[in-house]
Amino acid sequence: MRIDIVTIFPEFFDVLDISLLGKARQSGLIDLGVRNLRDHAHDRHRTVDDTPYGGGAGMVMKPEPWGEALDGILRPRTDAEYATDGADAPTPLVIFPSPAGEVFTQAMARELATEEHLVFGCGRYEGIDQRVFDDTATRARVRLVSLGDYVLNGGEVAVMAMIEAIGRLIPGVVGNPESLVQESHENGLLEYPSYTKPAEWRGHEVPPVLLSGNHGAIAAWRHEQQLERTRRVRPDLLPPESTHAESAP
Ligand code: JDN
Repeated sequence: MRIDIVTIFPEFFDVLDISLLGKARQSGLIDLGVRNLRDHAHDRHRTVDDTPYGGGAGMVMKPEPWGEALDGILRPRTDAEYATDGADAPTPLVIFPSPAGEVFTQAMARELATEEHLVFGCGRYEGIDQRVFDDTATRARVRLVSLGDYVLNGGEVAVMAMIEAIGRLIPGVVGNPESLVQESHENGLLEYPSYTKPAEWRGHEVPPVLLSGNHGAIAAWRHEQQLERTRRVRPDLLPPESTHAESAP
């Protein structure tokens, strides 16, 4: 997968050199380009923001640097590329983190992990001039995406979270694909509690069923733990009617 990021803080993404995603880059599974929006501002102060039309607090990101930065990423294909890619090659998907966007979920991460080329545009200040979204939508697919119902100072941290969630779903990035299916949100429930050795620690014991060797009983206990936890802290994840303890039919 090709990933491009446009930001005024390229150093934020230095951490993508390390850990699982760093390895995925070294092995060529992820091809990452980080671009500084200010390279596309041509005044002496490399200005990327200005006051809002209509008044109001804060500053808005100017459209011209965004247009030029995205031109470099979404450049029209040459005739030769057109011939090799085929006319029906998928367009890049451009994602702008925004508190006004659709909420990012594990289902969206799975969908985005199948894309060939993702572009992330990190806004700052009060946001980006609306025409940047409108103009980008004339030559690529555009989605505004929110991590959740809280406000960050800019899109960078949201993009880091999205890249981590998406990157680990790309085949080959996580060594043991089995570890992807057992976790919170993958089956719509929260994860069951995990234990390792020692069997007793500071007076706390591991639930005996986990030491029983009875795989059916272990699976049933884990499922019950998932349901209990989900009912208690995230009833919104359960289908309606299943939020109460089961009753006899
Ligand atoms: O997802 B966020 O909370 C978010 C906040 C800002 C942003 C982009 C995303 N640009 C400016 C603030």
